[in-house]
Amino acid sequence: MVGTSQVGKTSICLRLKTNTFIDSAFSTLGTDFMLSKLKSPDGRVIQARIFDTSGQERFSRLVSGFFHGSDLAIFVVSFDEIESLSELESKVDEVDEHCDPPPLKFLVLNKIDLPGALDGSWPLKREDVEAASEELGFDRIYLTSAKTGEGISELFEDVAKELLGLVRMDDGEDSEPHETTKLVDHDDYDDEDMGKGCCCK
Ligand SMILES: Nc1nc2c(ncn2[C@@H]2O[C@H](COP(=O)(O)OP(=O)(O)OP(=O)(O)O)[C@@H](O)[C@H]2O)c(=O)[nH]1
Ligand SMILES: [Mg+2]
Repeated sequence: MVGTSQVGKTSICLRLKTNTFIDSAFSTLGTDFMLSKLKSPDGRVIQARIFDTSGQERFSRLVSGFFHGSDLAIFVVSFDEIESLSELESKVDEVDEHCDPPPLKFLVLNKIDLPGALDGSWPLKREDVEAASEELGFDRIYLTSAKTGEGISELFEDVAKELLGLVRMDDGEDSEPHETTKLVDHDDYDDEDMGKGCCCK
């Protein structure tokens, strides 16, 4: 999970993990780590290591160390944090600089519950996010609200789908399973376990 401070990265993780929302003023110190079993739309399950990084500038060097080896990076911007979009390109560059090969990339526009958010009443406009998304080569934008839960399941289902694609690619006879992703036997999967675990490694 990557993005400037206060865009809602931790809140998205919390929604995934416990299906709750806490309006907390606590900023992440450095990076938090979670293991999460994610279910793809076709029912297959993958265990992901998810790193919830701090958006605070003072942790940037520390945080970038966690980008290394990531299979997928989730970039988060939000309507009430205008610099979250202006800094998106440098965040993308930073992640690519630390990952070889570069990870898959998802773009999330969070806090769609804010009144008037989708009508352009906030500093950050949806059209500007769409333009940046196209420019930076993202396939699509996930619209989410950690507060209401809207869009969160869809986001992580697609994450699971993409990560499963990576596992399949590494599944040749001579190749080892991908170091950072692991298929989980469906029988071992417990729905309550969904999301015990946020950048996916
Ligand atoms: N209305 C609304 N508020 C949200 C949402 N997501 C997060 N917030 C609030 O936004 C603030 C920041 O949320 P965090 O999840 O801590 O943000 P963060 O990106 O993890 O911030 P850092 O850890 O500092 O990088 C908190 O007050 C949250 O309650 C959302 O979807 N809607
Ligand atoms: Mg946080």
